[in-house]
Amino acid sequence: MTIDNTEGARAQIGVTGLAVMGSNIARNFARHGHTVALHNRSIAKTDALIEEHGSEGDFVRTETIEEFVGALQKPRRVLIMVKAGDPTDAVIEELAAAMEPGDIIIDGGNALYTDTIRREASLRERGLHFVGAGISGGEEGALNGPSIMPGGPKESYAALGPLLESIAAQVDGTPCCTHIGPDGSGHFVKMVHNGIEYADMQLIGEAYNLLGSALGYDAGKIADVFTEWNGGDLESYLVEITAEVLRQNDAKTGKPLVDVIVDAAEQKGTGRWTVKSALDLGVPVTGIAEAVFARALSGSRDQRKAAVGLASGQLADKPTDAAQFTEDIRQALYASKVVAYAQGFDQIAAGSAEYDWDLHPADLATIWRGGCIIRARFLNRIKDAYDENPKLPSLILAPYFRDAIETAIDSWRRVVSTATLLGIPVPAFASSLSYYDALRAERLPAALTQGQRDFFGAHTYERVDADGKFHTLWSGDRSEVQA
Ligand code: NBP
Repeated sequence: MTIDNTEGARAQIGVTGLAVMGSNIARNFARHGHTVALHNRSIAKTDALIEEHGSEGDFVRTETIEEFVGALQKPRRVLIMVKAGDPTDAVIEELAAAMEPGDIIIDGGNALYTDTIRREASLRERGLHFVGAGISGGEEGALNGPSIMPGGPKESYAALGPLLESIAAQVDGTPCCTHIGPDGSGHFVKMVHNGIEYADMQLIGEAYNLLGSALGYDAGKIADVFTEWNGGDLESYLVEITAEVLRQNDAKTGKPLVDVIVDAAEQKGTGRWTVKSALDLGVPVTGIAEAVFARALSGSRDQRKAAVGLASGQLADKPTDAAQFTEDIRQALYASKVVAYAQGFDQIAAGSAEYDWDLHPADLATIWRGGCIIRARFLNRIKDAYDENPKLPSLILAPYFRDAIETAIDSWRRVVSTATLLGIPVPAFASSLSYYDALRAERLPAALTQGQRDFFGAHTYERVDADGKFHTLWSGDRSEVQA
């Protein structure tokens, strides 16, 4: 039922789902001078928010969906911040029944982009605008300025954009929020962002492990290395917080906290989604995939326990020049990070082509410079690279990154080979280097793969010196025929 409560309809935005993310975003809107209607399935969270933070701005307390919808100015704008999956569908259905054509429903949760495509199509049929908005930055970002990736109908952005941009992080006066593209594109881009985040964290983890295992540095000394690195090309939120985590001491034991945390990484699923989507799109996101698998391996605790003590082979001596090896690791980290971003942007290009989204990589680099978990100095370089050439075949080929990798390449090889000789796992460093070597190779062993496929399955192959498809009569006289 729609309540036409024009007099009471004074809120510019409504937020439903007032757990940590929803309440922080509602407060962020209110702190920016917007009147915010509040709603939660159970009233306790709404009351807690008003009790603790009601003085921060103008909030409208509502209990029922009808009251909530009735409190909103037209076109009504409602941000859903509930648990992704079935709860989101349930809330959308309740809202849609109470809203009118032209109103806007925004899903700010971590939805799978294919769900967003489905929801957008279904609400469009009912005359409602559905905006799937990826939001990054965690609790702190939600409160103080996240990076926001809204997809959906362009016309809804006219009514919504200024509101979202007002609460987003700002870098050099530019909000970290822009209209991404149609239907599921916002959540797709947020998913790839999270995949890159996984790769970035894994690479940092490998650097930390090398500094500890190859050079014998303790957590405090490694924290100092990361702090120093944060002053240069690697400057980023993740490198900054790495130093903070490593410097934290455990109150109970007095040891570095990191040394008493169980070494089994958990995941909520967005990295896995990124890899599944990349497999479907045929994009080799090897750095992200290694990161997802590395978390899975770390979590196989029984298997790992049983495998401790397996043969290592003859191990090499540890590096003697600690300063040089530290610099080598820094270079390897930077080069591998470029590969991870290059692969992520390849996936975005492939998704854009598959779904006809017309995504702009430079815009994404711009809105990831602040607010989000992968915010980093070098996103400015990525933006510059795509501004200069929006059709760049790979980020690695942009002059700046090409030069950076050329500077890093010897260090990168030394790190991967030394780690291997020392028996220290570096799955993401090594696979990123192999990806780079494969990309620049003039010939790949795929020619043999094609020959094998033709042998056992008559799948045909192309020739380097003629057009068309060919097949060798393997079980006959082995002559070649045109397929
Ligand atoms: P949660 O993901 O923990 O969800 C809790 C909220 O969902 C509560 O308001 C709860 O209402 C509501 N809810 C549930 Br559960 N089932 C419901 C249903 N069937 N109908 C109506 N409401 C229902 O909250 P969160 O951690 O604040 O995250 C919110 C969204 O933001 C999620 O999609 C999350 O993936 C995404 N996100 C989170 C982060 C982060 O750092 N945490 C970052 C970016 C995005 P109740 O109070 O009545 O139980």
